[in-house]
Amino acid sequence: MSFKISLVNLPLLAPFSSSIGTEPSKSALILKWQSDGVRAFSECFAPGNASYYGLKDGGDEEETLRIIKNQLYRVLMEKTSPEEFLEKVNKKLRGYSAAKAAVEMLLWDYHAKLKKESLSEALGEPRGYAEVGISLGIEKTQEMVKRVGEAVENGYRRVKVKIEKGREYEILSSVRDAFPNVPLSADANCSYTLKDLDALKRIDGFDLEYLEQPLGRDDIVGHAKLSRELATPICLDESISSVDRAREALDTGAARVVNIKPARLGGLLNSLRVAGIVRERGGHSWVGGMLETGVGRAFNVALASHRSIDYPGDTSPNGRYFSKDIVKNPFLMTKKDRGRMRPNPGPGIGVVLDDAFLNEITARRWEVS
Ligand code: OSB
Ligand code: MG
Repeated sequence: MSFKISLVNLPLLAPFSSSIGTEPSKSALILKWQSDGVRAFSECFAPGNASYYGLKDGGDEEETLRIIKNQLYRVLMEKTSPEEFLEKVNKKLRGYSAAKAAVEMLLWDYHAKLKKESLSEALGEPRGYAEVGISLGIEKTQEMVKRVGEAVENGYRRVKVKIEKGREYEILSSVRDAFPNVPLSADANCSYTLKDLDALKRIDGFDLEYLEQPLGRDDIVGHAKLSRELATPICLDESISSVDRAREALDTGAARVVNIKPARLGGLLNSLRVAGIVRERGGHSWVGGMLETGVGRAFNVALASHRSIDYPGDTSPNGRYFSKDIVKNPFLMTKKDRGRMRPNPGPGIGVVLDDAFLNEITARRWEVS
C-alpha cells in the first residue's frame, strides 16, 4: 500500500480571467493511492485562491494536506463505499469539501478499477457521452467576440462568457450581434448586488440560457428575488455548497439551473444527489470546471455523462487549457464530434499518467504512511 501526493503547477495556454482575478497557471494536488494491485488517482483543488472559487471552507494548502494526511487517509484505508466514507468523515469534520472530494474520488476510482468497470458505469445511468460547452474568461470585447466565433466553429454546444460589472451590456450585445443564435450564458462570479438590478435587466433581452451566479454566494434570498425580476433563468455555482443548499435554491426559486462541481460538494456522490434533486424539481444541471488537469477532468467528464445531467458543461478537452497535460490520453473533440465527448472506457477514470512530466512540474511531494 502506498499513498503519494504531489503539488503540481501546470502552465495554462493563456491566463484565465474572471471578475475576481486572473489565473496564470493551474495548481492542484494529485493523489496517487496504490492498494490491492490497483492504482487509483484523483485531483484536489489546491486552495491558494479558494475564496475565488467559492470553496472558502477549507483553509490553505498546508491545512488541506494536514486534513488529508491526518484524518481522511485513515478512513480511506477502510476502503468503504463512498457513501460510508462521507458518513464517517462528516461526523468528525465540517467543511473541507475539496479535500473530502479528492479522497472520495480516489475511492470511486479504486472500486471501479477493482471491478474492472469504467467510472461512468460505476456512477450508473451512463449516457455514453458528455455534452460540451466552453467557459471564456474576461477579455476585451473584440477578442471575446473572436473567441466565441472560434468556439462555435469548434462545435461547442454552449458558450459561456465571463462578465464583470459595468461591461456586461457591451460584452453581451457585441456577442449577440455577431452570433444571434448561439446558446449563450454569462457568469458573473458573485460580482453584483440587488442594487445593480437595472444593469441586470438590461441584459435580460439577450436570450441567455441562464445567468450564472450574479449575487453573493450566501445570498439565496437575493437570487430568489432577482429570479422573479428577470426572464433569464438564474444558475447558481458558488452558492451550491451542499446538497441541502441545492434543495433550498430550487425550492425557494433562487435557481432553476445548477452548476455542479464535485470539489465544492465533497465529491461525486453528493454531485449525483444534487443532480437528482434538480431533476426531480424540473430544473437543469451541468458539470462545471475549475481548469482541472487531466485527472480531475476525467472525473468531470464521467460525471457529465450521467443521464441526470442534462445541460452542456464546462468540460472542454484538455488542449483548450494546456499545451501539455499530465495524462497521456487527453480528451479530444473534433468538429465531427459536434460538441460531444466520450468518457474514458476505464477501468476507473481510465487516465494514463505521464509520470515523467508530472515529476517535472511537481513543486512539492509527500509520501503518507
Ligand atoms: O465560475 O465556473 C466558474 C474557473 C475557475 C473557477 C470558477 C469558474 C471557472 C470557469 C472555468 O468558469 C471552467 C472551466 O473551463 O474549467
Ligand atoms: Mg461559475
